[in-house]
Amino acid sequence: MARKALPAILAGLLAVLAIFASQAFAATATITVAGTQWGVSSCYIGATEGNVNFNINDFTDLGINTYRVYGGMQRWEAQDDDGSFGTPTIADIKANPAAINWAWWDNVITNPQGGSDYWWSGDANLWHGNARTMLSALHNAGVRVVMTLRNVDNNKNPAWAAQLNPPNTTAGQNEWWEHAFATVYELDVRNNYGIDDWEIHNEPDNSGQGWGGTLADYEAFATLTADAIRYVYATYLPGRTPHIYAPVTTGGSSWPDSLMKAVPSAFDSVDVHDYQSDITSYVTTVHNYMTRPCGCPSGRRTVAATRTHRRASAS
Ligand SMILES: [Ca+2]
Repeated sequence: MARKALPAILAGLLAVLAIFASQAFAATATITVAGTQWGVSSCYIGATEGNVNFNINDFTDLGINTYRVYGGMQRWEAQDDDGSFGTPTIADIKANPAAINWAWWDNVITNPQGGSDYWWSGDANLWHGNARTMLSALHNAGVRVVMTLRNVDNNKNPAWAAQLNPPNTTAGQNEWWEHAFATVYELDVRNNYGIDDWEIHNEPDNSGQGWGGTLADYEAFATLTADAIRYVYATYLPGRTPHIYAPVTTGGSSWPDSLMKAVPSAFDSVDVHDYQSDITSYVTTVHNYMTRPCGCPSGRRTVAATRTHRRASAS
């Protein structure tokens, strides 16, 4: 699918990730725009995994050109990939990426448990196929994947990752840095799925979605995650730039404000959820966070974009 860029998007709709699920859609919809331009935005119509099915024809038929995928330890590192907590270290991996058990990673995206890359959702009646099939189909169709990286999911899985939730020990930090590095390296270096959008956890301000730390812990987590992602790009993907999305918080959250002040260089895309029928108020609030003077050393904001999304099915 060709990606279409619009020269300007009016206030009120920077990007809305549409609902991708089997539920019925309204036959008509009303979109209201205001007359004040906020900036220039690319135009995407997106979807979040509903964990029920996968058919690339759904994307092409609906014109969906971005897709949010729930990567993370629950899906691709359900057990510590080398069976030893705390290794390999960050230094080990930087010295030689062969320190990582790539046989694990190659296998997990090829032969998922029960034949389904959604096995971890606990429902056996889900799409049967592996990550390779899904990610290659999306890449070939020109669908831009936003990959979520999380240590623990909404079902508190995987159990072994509880000791790095948050990763506040050296061993835990090694494990998380390794996981973030390995995900990017496996998908973009060992393979070529063309993923450049990385999201740091899901609703960390909502304990029901798995994050076990505080806001300050998340800010450290975001910094650590960004370091691993950017290391892969700087070392193995010359000419490519990752986009890092944070804090992926619930509607009305104050975390974006704090994050932009505390760790402005850890991410370049403000990512918020907004489930209101009228998203104007909170999107305006977040946009105001982004346009105020930030006090960054360079005097410029590091934040490039915001987005909202609404989902029909939580995951
Ligand atoms: Ca390990």
